[in-house]
Amino acid sequence: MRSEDEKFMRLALELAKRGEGWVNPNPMVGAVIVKNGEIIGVGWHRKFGEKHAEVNAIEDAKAKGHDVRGATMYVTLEPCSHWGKQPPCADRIIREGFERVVVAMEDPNPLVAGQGIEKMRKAGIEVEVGLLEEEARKLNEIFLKYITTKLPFVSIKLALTLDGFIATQTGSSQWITGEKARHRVQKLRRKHMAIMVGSGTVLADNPRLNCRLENCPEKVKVILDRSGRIADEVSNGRKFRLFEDGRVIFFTEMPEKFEGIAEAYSITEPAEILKKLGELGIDSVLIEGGRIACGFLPLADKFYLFYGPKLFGNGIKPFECLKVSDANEAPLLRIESIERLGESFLVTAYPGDR
Ligand code: AOF
Ligand code: ZN
Repeated sequence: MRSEDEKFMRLALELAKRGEGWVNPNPMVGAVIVKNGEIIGVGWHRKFGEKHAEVNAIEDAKAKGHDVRGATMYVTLEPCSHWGKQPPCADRIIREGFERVVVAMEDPNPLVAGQGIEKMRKAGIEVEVGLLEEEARKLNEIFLKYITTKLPFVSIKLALTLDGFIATQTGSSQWITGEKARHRVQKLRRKHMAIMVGSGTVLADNPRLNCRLENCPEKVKVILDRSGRIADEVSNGRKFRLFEDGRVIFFTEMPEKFEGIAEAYSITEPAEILKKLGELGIDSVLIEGGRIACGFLPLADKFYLFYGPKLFGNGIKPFECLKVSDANEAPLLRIESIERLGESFLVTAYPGDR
């Protein structure tokens, strides 16, 4: 590694993030081209199915009148070696005459898995792998899980009072956290392809379940509605805001009630629901319904726990299905970060080692 490598790779990681929400179920990728210590081109993967980051960077350099022959490319994911919706980037890099390629991480996609690196090395390019690998793996944690398991990455998001309630006894929950925390939730929605809630939330709050950030694609809305209560209400003429945009998918014991209303599957078991979502090409799901969260607890990949400065004393708790009696047998979380968001705070955690 050379002294300036890290700086350029950090920039590539920053660029990659610009694709957040737009590239799923493909990875966010960024690329930076450097020649004689100077950045001559940058690129990132902008949208699913469109040009890869590497090609965008090469085109950027050329558009600015630069010759990439002999240059170094910094790229956050191993250049691909296969024909997908786009041609193989490794071949293009070889053809363009790059001298050196610095890669943050190998591509976990079984269609690539080291073959891009090998191809470039065989062609005489100096290839280094593993710079800022941890950051790169975190950036693409969704892609990593989905490409290797075909199951969506599952995040559980909850808004809790400081004493751990998600709603009062009567079901009132608007609002526990403040404006800044709710803006942060919009960013979480951008990161995930699908948002999941239970029918209770839909009936009580009539949410839109969309992403209202400026730069945000439509979301897939997944509703767990065992007895088809929403279909009943729709048949009675009630309008739900979640139907205003995006794809809506119901999981229910009563799929026939949804005929002519929405896409519905006769599945209610959490693991089976995730399997189906994976088959439908959905790489990530943000579970926002506190009441349904417990069933997905053993399947969760990440937790976003927002705490607002309130106390309810009694009310609805999110993980009552656990029923832990021995404190030493409780599931553990590994806290990754704590962010202050105005009067609220966000605890981001992963499942712990038990
Ligand atoms: C991307 N963007 O910048 C890079 C990717 O169907 P394709 O041709 O778009 O290929 C998708 C695969 O290509 C993806 O799963 C990953 O393994 C590899 N690299 N993909 O969408 C990119 N560099
Ligand atoms: Zn590629």
